Amino acid sequence: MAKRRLNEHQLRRISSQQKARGKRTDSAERNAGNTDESTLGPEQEGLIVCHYGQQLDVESLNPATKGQLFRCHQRSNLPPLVTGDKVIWQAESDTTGIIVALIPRHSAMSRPNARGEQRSIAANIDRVAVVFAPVPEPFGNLLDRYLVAIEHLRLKPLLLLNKCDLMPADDSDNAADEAALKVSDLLKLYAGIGYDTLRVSCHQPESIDSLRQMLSGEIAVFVGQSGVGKSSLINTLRGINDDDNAGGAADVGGLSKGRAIGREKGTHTTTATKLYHLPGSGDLVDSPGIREFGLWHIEAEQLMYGFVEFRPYAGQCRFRDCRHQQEPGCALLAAVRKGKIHASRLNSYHHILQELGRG
Ligand SMILES: Nc1nc2c(ncn2[C@@H]2O[C@H](COP(=O)(O)OP(=O)(O)OP(=O)(O)O)[C@@H](O)[C@H]2O)c(=O)[nH]1
Ligand SMILES: [Mg+2]
Ligand SMILES: [Zn+2]
Repeated sequence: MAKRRLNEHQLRRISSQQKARGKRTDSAERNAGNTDESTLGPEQEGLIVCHYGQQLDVESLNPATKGQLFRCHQRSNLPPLVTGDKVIWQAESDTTGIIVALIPRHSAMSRPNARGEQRSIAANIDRVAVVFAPVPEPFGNLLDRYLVAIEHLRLKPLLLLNKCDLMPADDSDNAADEAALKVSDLLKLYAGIGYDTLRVSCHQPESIDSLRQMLSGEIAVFVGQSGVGKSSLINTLRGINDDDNAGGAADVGGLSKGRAIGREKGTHTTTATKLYHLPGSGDLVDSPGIREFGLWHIEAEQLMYGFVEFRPYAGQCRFRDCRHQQEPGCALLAAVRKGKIHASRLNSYHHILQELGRG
């Protein structure tokens, strides 16, 4: 999807529609002397690879300048643009440009701002990798909470168990490390439901190769609790060292070193949402906003949809208002008894429902 290209006709149509809509604001901008139309280059496709505040870095997708970065501002008629957006833009100089149209998104991750309005944090994401590890131990029903949110955004999840170097090679005959056993059971549980799962370690290159393969051709984001190794994985996937400041390494250990990004010295990684190209194919988007991504827009009524293996039982209980607790004729409880649904997932559903205020 990320690789979907638009033909010339589609590009022109998107651009002219959005231009027409923005005509009034455009002329206001011109009057204010913000843009000199005559010096702008031709319209071309680009990809936003970094946004922080008003600042947008567009990577050219035009064969002549492919891969070059242009610091851009956007026409004021456009919605707030974010990393991952495909856009139509025009060069103003060798290093700057103006974005004139947004190519429709196929997905958007958002979160509420201080006033409760949904704000986009990244666009055109295909895959959300939920990272967990034997240490720190996964807490509560965090993984299920992520999965519910991912299902609602209709994105593809991946359950990614990191730090496998800390786990016994064969857990079946080694009960010494309880936490390790617990995480591998979790991985089996999700694999059984039908989710993509993978065991990796930043210290085992072959495991990183299979991760790279799984992410090829996609735009992915990593979520998961602090310390599970998201930044380490991103650096390892990109083939750079954790302390490679010049290479733009993601901060490992949760400490922002306040390093420079691109041309803007002193801009902290903590506020930027950035897209990294992986060697081979595939892209990763990383930002603090995404890491905090949660169940903001989910209504209690929609919660069951987020538990994929519950869906066949929706509406199958004897009572329409069944709470799936101990009611006779409850289809979910029957499915648990038959081993079709894992009891821990139904527990998780009840916990989350309670947190949403309906339990
Ligand atoms: N043993 C082992 N340690 C790892 C692995 N991956 C990461 N770590 C270590 O785990 C710690 C936390 O890693 P980070 O990459 O900073 O974790 P994070 O998920 O980005 O954490 P936040 O940025 O706080 O959300 C660091 O000390 C890493 O060196 C791994 O595969 N094996
Ligand atoms: Mg990190
Ligand atoms: Zn029921």
